[in-house]
Amino acid sequence: MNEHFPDVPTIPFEGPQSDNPLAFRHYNADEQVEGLAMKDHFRFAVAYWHTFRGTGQDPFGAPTMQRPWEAPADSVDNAKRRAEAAFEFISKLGAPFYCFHDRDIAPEGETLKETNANLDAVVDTLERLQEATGVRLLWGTANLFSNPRFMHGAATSCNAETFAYAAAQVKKALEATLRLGGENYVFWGGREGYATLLNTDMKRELDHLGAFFHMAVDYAQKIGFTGQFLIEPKPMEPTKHQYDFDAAACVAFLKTYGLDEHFKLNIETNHATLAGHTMGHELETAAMHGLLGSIDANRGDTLLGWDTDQFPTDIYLTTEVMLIVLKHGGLAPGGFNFDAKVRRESFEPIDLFHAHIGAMDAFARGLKIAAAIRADGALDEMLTARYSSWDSGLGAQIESGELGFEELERLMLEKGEPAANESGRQELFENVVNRFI
Ligand code: XUL
Ligand code: CO
Repeated sequence: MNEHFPDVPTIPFEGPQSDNPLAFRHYNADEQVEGLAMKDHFRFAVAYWHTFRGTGQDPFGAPTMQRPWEAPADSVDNAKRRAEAAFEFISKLGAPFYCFHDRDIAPEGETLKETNANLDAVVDTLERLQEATGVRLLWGTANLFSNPRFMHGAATSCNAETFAYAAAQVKKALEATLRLGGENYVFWGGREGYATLLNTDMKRELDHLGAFFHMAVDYAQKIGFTGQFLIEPKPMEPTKHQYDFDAAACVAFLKTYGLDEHFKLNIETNHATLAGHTMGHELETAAMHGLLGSIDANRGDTLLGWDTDQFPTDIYLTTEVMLIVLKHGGLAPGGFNFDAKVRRESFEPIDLFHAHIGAMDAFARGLKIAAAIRADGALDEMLTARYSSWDSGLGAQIESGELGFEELERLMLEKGEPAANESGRQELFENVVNRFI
């Protein structure tokens, strides 16, 4: 496989001193960190939609990307050639996984029947390429947002036949994911939301969404798909009010509809920031409910208010993410999917390598830094000390449920004032992290 990126070798690990732009300086797949190989900590995936379907088109300008393998008009043959290019790229990069939407990998036909046949034909090719390269499918999903039929939503549409079409589409996408050995299946609620309550029955729409997910769980059980289901929170874009606003809203939704046994969350950095949160906040919220499933790794731009889907290069961010992921015991069967696109101005195929190499290295550094912080232990000791009033005496009695308002009132009437507060030492906590960066 050396047809589409003939000038690029398999990307080697050369170490931090290397100035070779086509080498890893930190990501060393088999290097052990906390007893696990880096490749198993991350389970990196390439996002088919951005990397192989992104054109560089924006609301103000035409496509810019040079993709020599693309024919002027899409077809099943073109989709198969694109898949060859994709697998050459992913293998040379050394990412173990990829992710797709059904409509990324194969073109829509005139009818659902024709569309399904197109999908089957390309899935045959993907199956062969997976076998030839060893690249695996981290997750599949259905695109329930691009086609105009989904303008009012898919599972939350006011049009019952649109709901039925979405169900048929997810059924087929689940079958394709099962056939390709996908380890997860994702739902991002692209147009599951609304613009105005004047024309929206919110409760009815959410009931439909809950029912839709139960149908997916039932069908997965029927066909023997044992992968992990994931919901991906996002607060806005394309709709004004997205139902899956953030991790907290998704947790509440899953629990309300009795779905929390079957689903976890796929947390995306730029979605967290659009919701007014940090990535750390969203990861911790999901994890503390036992619902952290997978990560869509990217970043936004603090000066731009939309979903810029940039490749992550910020070492503070990757350190924060890895501290939380390590604390909660890792992500498998989830992984780190680069839901990120090269800038419109970075239009050459080689830019796809620069983007992914930089992001994998940024996460590898974050992992090494986080492991060093954990091995040192000072940060953890400071955190434990901050809560020490809860470890014995009064705090322990409150936590164990022995005391109520009356006992606590009696105690405070006696004491008059609680013990003096200690400094929060935020600056010192930040300095300890910086010691390792
Ligand atoms: C959209 C987004 C999607 C999902 C998959 O913002 O993140 O690409 O990850 O549908
Ligand atoms: Co995403």
